[in-house]
Amino acid sequence: MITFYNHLHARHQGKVEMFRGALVPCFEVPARADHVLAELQRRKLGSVQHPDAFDDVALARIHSPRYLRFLATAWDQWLALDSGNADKDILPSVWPTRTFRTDIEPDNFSAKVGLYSFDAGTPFTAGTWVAARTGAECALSAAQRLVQGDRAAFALSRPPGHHAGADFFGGYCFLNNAALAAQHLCDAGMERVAVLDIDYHHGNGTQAIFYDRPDVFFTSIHGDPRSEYPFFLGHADEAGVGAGLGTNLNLPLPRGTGFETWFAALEHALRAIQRFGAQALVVSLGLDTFAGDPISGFLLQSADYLRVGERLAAAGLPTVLVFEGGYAVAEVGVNAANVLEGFLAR
Ligand code: OKP
Ligand code: ZN
Repeated sequence: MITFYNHLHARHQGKVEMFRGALVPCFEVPARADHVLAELQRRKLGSVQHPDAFDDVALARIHSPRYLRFLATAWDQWLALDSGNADKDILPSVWPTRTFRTDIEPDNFSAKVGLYSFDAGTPFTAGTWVAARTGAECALSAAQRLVQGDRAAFALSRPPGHHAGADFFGGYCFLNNAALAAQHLCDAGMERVAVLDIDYHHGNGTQAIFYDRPDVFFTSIHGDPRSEYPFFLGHADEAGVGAGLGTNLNLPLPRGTGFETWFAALEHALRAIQRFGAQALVVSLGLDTFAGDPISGFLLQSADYLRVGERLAAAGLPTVLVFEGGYAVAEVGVNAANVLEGFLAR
């Protein structure tokens, strides 16, 4: 399968994130994508290309105009505050929670950053916009391959995307790559598209984007939000709303869940996708379900990812794989490549 590789991913390189009252080194590092690329090339799992160019109209199918304007200008606004800011990352520190207004964009820069974000773990750096935008182009290019008749394509990019909403960043995510891919498939004429999120963390952004949509089915297997990030969405009773009622399926599992139980949930999710009648599948491919992941709690082993790939392929749908999380840096390449190898073996 073809891989669209974000050759500019390393331009996004956060220094620190807020964790338990301290600024700690970022987990979401450039080496993650480097290891995946190296392993794909070592095993010859298909050609690797730079993404095609897409204009802002494609991004605006998912993201709000004022949010996109903010992302595109945030770094310049940050430098305008103080030229000494060049060697510091932007980190949010104030948010409009319940009872506050979000319809008025404040003039104050810190307030703007808070309006468009939901955590203090997601630094915005000098190269964040170009990296995120090029990553979105990887997802759109991969989706376009399906439109042209390819069976599968892989968007290999960072920063990840599934926590980003229509108008907010957080959870290391800025543009929702999986949602952009799914929307591109809809816009190309597909009437029913499924997004399957197998990252350890619930894809709150993707869910929210499609929550009222009858044409996009979202299903996710993830750590129970009562104890796991992103905490405030991802419960089993979230089924969609309005015309989208019945097109959202969350399968939260407790921290400590091993492969057998996890795989049964995958089976459940794929059967629901089949019942929905999806014509194409977008997979938010997080590898942070791995037992060795430093910030997650499932117990999958490297060999299990071969079976994951095989099972995804057995769904028989044109499939876009979108790289999301996976923070066991030394193993993430092998684990991602195992999914592709398993998929290609079917
Ligand atoms: C992004 B993705 C770690 C706290 C967790 C946010 C996790 C975002 C995961 N000290 N911070 O879904 O892999
Ligand atoms: Zn994750």
